[in-house]
Amino acid sequence: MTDRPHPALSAADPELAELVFAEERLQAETLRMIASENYVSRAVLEASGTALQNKYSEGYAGRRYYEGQQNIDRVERLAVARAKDLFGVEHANVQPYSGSPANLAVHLAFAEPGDTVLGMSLPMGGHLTHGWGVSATGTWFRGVGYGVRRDTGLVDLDEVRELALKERPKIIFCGGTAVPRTIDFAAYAEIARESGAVLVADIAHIAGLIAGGAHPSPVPYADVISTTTHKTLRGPRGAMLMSREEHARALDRAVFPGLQGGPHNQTTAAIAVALHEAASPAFREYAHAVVANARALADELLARGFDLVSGGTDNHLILMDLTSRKVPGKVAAKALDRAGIVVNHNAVPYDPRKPFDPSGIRIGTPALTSRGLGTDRMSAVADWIDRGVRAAGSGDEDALAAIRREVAELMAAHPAPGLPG
Ligand code: DSN
Repeated sequence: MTDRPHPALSAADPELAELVFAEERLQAETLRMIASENYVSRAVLEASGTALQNKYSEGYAGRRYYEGQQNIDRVERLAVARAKDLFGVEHANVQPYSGSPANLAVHLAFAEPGDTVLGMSLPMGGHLTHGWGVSATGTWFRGVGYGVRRDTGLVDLDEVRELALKERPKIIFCGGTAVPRTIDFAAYAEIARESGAVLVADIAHIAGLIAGGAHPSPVPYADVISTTTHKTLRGPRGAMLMSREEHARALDRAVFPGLQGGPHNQTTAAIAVALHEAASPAFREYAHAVVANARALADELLARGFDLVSGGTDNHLILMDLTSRKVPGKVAAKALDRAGIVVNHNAVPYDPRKPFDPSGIRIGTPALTSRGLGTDRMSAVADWIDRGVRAAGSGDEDALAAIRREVAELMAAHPAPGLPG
């Protein structure tokens, strides 16, 4: 890595610049396996650090509350057009600040306070903003949760249907943060139709896989699609809402003025760049490689005796239940971090442990695939995780340090996209 890649920042605020350099080094040297993280391209990084951030633009292109929107309108129209093309949708709103406000906007658009919303429970793999109690979506609305079967680790669609017909929710969410298997959008759509609910597919985790053809698309089935832009889609920290034209007005009004003020124009620009990149043949290859890596890694982990929720993966994500290893998820995650492998502790379905000290870890392949690691490397990655979890159990810091050196060597051979180097 070259010295001082951010000269203005270094001169103006060396203390802060040092922290940025340290983070860039950390991201370069470690094996980043948090399933929701990635590396954006230099182009996306540059777009998100432009003077577009100086501009206020409440409203939508052609209908703003501030003047001087000649360029901003074109940026937003470009991002919207690219989203519509890439996903094949009639309407796209690129203004939500991130996934949580995007999902709250969906509630504002389709439900009144106190109305029932059905979503996957957080401990089963769902997201906080699908009606979970501690979130505004579960406080202002009445969240009802569905789960996965204890024996298969798969969503029980019969249970979803029963709950939907009993509770008559205004909104049904499918998708989540720890769902390792293909989502059956058609089945959810049938349940939503029977129960009179709006179906929202939260594709935040798998948006890039869908764009790249490595996961089925919800577009023919879901009324609304909610997504962040920074996970497998490899864009900036942001979000989008997509729908058929009939829901466009409700969604737009919910985002602005319902929930937000001025859009973050620099983020809109970076989303446009990411969508352009995601439309390329190279991105299709990337999306398929992410899934191939996750499947290969799951097989390697199973061969080493690990328990995986649902027995494996169809996408980019693997949920490991460490109960049989007698190492709590948090202890394992912290030990792996010291070994240069960055993951998060995660609840597993029917977890007997508490959410902040759960039984599992969640891992994923989007970031390591962006660095060019292929299926041939997944045996080494599984070995490191195996050795790391064992070392976590025995408190063997030397073993963790040895893994960290091996990881750093491999990472040095695979430069991280977007980072100064
Ligand atoms: N924080 C995201 C994730 O890790 O899945 C969800 O919001």
